[in-house]
Amino acid sequence: MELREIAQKVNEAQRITPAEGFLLFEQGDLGFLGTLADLIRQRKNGDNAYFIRNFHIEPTNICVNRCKFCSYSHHFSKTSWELTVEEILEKVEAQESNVTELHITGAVHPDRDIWYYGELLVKIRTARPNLHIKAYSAVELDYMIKKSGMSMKDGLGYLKSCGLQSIPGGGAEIFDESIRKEICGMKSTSLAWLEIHETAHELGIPSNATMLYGHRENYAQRIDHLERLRLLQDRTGGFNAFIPLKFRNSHNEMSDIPEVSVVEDMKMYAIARIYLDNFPHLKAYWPAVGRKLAQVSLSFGVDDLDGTINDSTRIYSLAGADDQNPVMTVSQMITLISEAKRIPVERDSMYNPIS
Ligand code: V47
Ligand code: SF4
Repeated sequence: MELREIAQKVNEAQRITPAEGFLLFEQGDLGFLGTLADLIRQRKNGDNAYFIRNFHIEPTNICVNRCKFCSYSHHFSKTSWELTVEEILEKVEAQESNVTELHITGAVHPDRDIWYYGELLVKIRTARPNLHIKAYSAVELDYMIKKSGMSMKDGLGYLKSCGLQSIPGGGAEIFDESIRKEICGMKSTSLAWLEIHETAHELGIPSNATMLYGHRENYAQRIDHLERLRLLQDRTGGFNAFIPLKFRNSHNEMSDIPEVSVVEDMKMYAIARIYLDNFPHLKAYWPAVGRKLAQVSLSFGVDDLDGTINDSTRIYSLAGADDQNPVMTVSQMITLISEAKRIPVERDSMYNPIS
């Protein structure tokens, strides 16, 4: 009976409560959840499925933190790297002119500061003025801004003046304080993550949000995470997309935890789409879930497959993802989306179609 009431609410475009979200996790089967999520996706984005021509730069994997799920930082991977500014600029200049977005994120290096990262933005902007720069997760920002002694508002304002245009969703992990302490206790707090995104939105810097799921958290903690994001979005409207990130268990301190099933993945996407009624987009990050699951997720609320990732990102290849060298050509992306009976739309960073 209650599931039917939830379906009715979704049909009438009404918001569901945390208790109803929890019930969907506990009792909703995949067909039911997929139908509801698909209805919302269709309402918000029609049959468009977006992608972007982008590339990632990970400046370093040397990290002051020691998150247990991380396969990427120098603590666990056998390699460590610190790109120089010149090496980063070389990567930027090597990109074709139709690539529209650069995503920069990496570890929290003990010796680098806001002035270094600000100047890096200025140099990239000078080299490629039309490239949208989405940079630095809230965890990196928290460290560099606190170290500078600036307020969050001034630190973000400075970075914006250097060329920062949006903020990626990393570092959110799981907001529940007890699990956060267990899996990434050294990292910025949930409160800090939320405050940074709120301040960014107030300054006109849009951002994304993520959630790391499928490890020690339970359904109530997933709903708590979604609820905190929904409340913040009600206040600011500054989030573009929500990206559920499936925990991958290779080469890290949480390898004893099995990865969740495909059914659990699709439930996660669908319930996120149903719950986050104020988020315009739900993104599947295909290097993390694999191309096949990303394609299936288009029937569970997803309308954005992130990008061509014209450069390698190591966060997931080191954690056990199928793609060891994540690059997707535009024609592969178009085929993948068209097979799922969606309309492939190349977008810019603010979801404007590029013709
Ligand atoms: O915060 C690290 C995750 C995130 C593992 O905003 C892991 O457009 C699974 O946030 N298993 C960084 N996940 C990546 C990220 C991101 C990616 C793509 C697009 C955007 C965007 C943001 O990667 C970290 C953490 O949650 N992560 N290790 C792992 N073993
Ligand atoms: Fe550092 Fe990020 Fe890895 Fe945590 S997840 S150890 S903050 S690189």
